[in-house]
Amino acid sequence: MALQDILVPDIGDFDKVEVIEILVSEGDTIAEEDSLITVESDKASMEIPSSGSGRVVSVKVSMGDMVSEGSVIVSIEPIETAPEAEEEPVEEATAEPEKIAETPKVKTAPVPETPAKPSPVAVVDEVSFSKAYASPSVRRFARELGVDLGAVSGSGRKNRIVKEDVKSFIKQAMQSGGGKAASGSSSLGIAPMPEVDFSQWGDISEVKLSKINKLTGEFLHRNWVSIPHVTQYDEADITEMEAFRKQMAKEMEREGVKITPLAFIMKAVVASLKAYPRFNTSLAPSGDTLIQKNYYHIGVAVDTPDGLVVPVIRDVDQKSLIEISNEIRAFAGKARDKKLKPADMQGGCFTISSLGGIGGTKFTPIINAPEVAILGVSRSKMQPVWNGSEFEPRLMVPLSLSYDHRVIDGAEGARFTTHLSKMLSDIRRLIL
Ligand code: CAO
Repeated sequence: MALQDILVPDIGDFDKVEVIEILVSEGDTIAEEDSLITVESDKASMEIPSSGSGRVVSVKVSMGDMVSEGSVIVSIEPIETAPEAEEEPVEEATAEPEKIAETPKVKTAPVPETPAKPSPVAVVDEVSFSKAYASPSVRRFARELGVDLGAVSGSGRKNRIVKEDVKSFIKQAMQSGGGKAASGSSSLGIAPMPEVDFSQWGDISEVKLSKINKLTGEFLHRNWVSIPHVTQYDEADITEMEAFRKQMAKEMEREGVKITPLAFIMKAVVASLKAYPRFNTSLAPSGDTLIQKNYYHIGVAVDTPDGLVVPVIRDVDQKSLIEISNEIRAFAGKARDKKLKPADMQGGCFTISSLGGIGGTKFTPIINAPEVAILGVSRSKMQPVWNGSEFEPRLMVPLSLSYDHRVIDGAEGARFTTHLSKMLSDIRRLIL
């Protein structure tokens, strides 16, 4: 059949306008009035519709071309329309509601007997799909991949959905485990660990993992692979803080009270959460909003012979250093005696993992989801610090803040640790 050229129609006063978007490709089937290209003058942009229907054999324009009335846009092979009487009866239009499927009435694709498999990306809402602003080729592309166009945001002119938007939508869905949710999950396509017989190289024995080990392992693994972690390292000068704590310790010894450095760190963390509230949020399961918490419950990682547990100290902002120290001690005791209740470990906003009593210089703590950040504290050390004219011995504590990069930007991470460090270096600020 003879090819038909589709030309730029009379577009009013416009002469020589630039092609800024090509909405069809070779092989596409187009219907009359389907948009073919978008052109832009210095006054406006407009889409040029097709004056015919058929299969696109070649696209005659390129991006940036200047076109006027009569310029050829595409060559199409018209599709012969069969007489109405010869049409095969179609019981119900169960699929392909978009325009492109309605127009050529020659051969109707057989309707599948079994319902289509649900898409791995999202369940398609046909109404929003048909209303989505996209070209026929993008519609077909989305249809082939099972993408619900109604859920895709358009980055083209006038928010038109382009092929790249569909691709990014799929990429995002795959990264978050197949759905739109931001919670993340499995299906990462990671090869399983090989099973290895270590006895071939020497004597071995098996050690059973505790229930806590197994649960913590699963939880940490999920958080590590599904949350984009960034760890910001910093240090704080705690010379004055430790001098004060030791002085208080002497005074309080008689009453059996011991203030731990962790209590000061908790107070400083709360002050930093108040200054940078984004650290006191959780991502909503939809991935579209953050849930801001206006309370300050802080989890403390406690090392027990059976594994790691994280009791939560509530309303740290409303408690004194002595109250906090007593609670840490009580919880650590309960944890080691296996007396913690599930409720004792729920509702945390932010976690602190202190290895300061043990050693180490810095480490990367894993975020305790659904929280969005965690602070690792390592062992403080006397260090020579330049004060502008000489080196002074100062007690410096290393801080390692891991945060969820979907929620917190790097600059905010650095601001948080800088603030925290300032609070710890001058504890008078904690009472402001
Ligand atoms: N630098 C130097 N010394 C520190 C310190 C620091 N950052 N933090 C605490 N210390 C000192 C304490 O002052 C104490 O010394 P004194 O008895 O002379 O005063 C000593 O270390 C022991 O402290 P502690 O660890 O018993 O008490 P704490 O309040 O600091 O911590 C708790 C309590 C429950 C956090 C801790 O016992 C614990 O379990 N830590 C391990 C947490 C963990 O495993 N995290 C890893 C999670 S990721 O796998």
